[in-house]
Amino acid sequence: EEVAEEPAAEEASDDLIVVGYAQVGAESDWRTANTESFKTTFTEENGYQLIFDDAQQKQENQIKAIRSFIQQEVDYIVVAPVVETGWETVLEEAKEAGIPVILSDRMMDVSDDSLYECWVGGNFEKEGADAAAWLKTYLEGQGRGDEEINIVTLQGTIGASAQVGRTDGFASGMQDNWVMLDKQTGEFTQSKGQEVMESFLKQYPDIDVVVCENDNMAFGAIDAIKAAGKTCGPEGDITIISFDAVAAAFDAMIAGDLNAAFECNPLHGPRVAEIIQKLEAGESVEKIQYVDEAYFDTSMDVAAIKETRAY
Ligand code: GYE
Repeated sequence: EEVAEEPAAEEASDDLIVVGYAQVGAESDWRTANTESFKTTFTEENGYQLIFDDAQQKQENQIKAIRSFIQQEVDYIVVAPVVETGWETVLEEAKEAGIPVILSDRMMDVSDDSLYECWVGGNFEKEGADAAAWLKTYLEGQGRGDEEINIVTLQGTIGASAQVGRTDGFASGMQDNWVMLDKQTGEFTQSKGQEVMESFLKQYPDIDVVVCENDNMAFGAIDAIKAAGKTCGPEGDITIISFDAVAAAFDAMIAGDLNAAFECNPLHGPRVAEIIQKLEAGESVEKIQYVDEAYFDTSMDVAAIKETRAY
C-alpha cells in the first residue's frame, strides 16, 4: 500500500496502534538492546506505529516527549523514566487526555499509582542483594570471609530506580568486615565509569572490590585498573562485578577481566506489546511485573552461555 510522506502518522493511525516510547537515551549496551527490542516489536507488520524519542538521559526531554505524544494523540505512551520522581504533572496531563501510560524498565515513584497502567522491568533491589550474596560466598571460597574487604561502587544515574535499587540491595547484604570506601555516579556510561574509577584508584590504594551498577561502567573501570598497572578479575588484584550481563560482559568474563555479571533483561518490547494487546482486549493487567533474572560468573562455562544469549 502507498503511504504519503507527510500525513503518514495520521493515516496510519486509522488502523495501526500508535505507541509513543519515551526512551532514556543511548548510554549503554543494555539501552541499545532495549531500543532494538521496541523497534523490532512495534512494527507496521505487527500492527503498530512507533514514535520513538531518545531523551539523552534528561528528564526534561522525556517530559517534552510525553507532551508531544499527548499532542499527537497517540494510543499508548510507554516511558522508561530516567529518574523516579517528578512525574505527577505530566502523567495527569496524559490521564486528562485519556491516554494510558505503561512504564517499562525503570520505575516511577508517584503518590497516585492510578496515573499509570502497569510497570514491567527488572527487580533491581534483588539484583543488588544477589550481588552481595554472591560476593560473600566468593570471598569465603577464597578463605577471605573474615578479612577486611574494601569496596567502591560506581553508581548509575542518581535517582534512577536502577541505581536506587542496586545500591540499596547491595547495602542490605554488606557484611561487618566489609568497608564501603566510596560511592560515586558514573552515569551508566563507560567513559564516566572510567573517569570515576581513575580517581578512586588515586584516592584509595587498597581497593579489593569494585561494584559497577552496569556493565558499561565496568568496561571503563577495567580500562582504568589496567592503566593504573593493576589487574582485575578472578586472577587479579581487584574483584569486579557488574549488572546487565550484555554480550560484552561475557567477553570480559571470558578474557578474565570481569568476575560476575548480574542479569538485567532489556527485551521489554514483546512484554509491553503483550500488555497493550490485553488492554486492547479489555483485559486487566498485573500492576507490577518483574522479569526473572539470573547471574553469571567465571566458574561457569561463560563462552558456551554467551552463545545462547540474545543481547
Ligand atoms: O542497567 C543500564 C542502563 O535501567 C536497567 O539503564 C536499566 C539500566 C541498565 O543504562 O545499563
